[in-house]
Amino acid sequence: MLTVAVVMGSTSDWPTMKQATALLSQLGISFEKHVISAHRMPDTLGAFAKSARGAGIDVIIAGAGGAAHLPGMLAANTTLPVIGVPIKTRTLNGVDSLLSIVQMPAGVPVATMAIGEAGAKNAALTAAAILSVRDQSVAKRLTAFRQAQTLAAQESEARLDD
Ligand code: RP5
Repeated sequence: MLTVAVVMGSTSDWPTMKQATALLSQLGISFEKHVISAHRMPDTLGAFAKSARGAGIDVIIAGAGGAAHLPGMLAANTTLPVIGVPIKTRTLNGVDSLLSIVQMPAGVPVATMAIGEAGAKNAALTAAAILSVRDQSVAKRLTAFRQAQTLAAQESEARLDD
């Protein structure tokens, strides 16, 4: 069953957003992926967001860059959790994306991540954390991920040069 929808504004966002799908796969979480541009495909955006809950989606991850209205407009059209990923842009390094996504008006939240790949990875982990509230198998895999990460950090000291 599909649980997470990973939506991006353009195929140009995919190198960043595939960091999220890779981590979802690693955690055994099923997902679907879509390109829906807020500005070029506004009707598709509305229809997708309005039907998402009924389609069995639990969480939406949305990545967009520049005038990044996709996450906010998805959130405006659904009460599902929407996690926003600001894509790093060439002109303003993604600060434009970040401010576009994070500054939502009270009443329509978007859980906004960091700019770029760290944000995409943390979006997957945040989606997993939401799903883990009701899914013990996801909770276990999330705990194992954290333990492996801690171990890798502890062992990293041994690889320092002289
Ligand atoms: C946004 O415009 C997309 O999310 C993308 O980050 C940015 C540029 O899109 P392209 O012109 O590369 O398609 O809607």
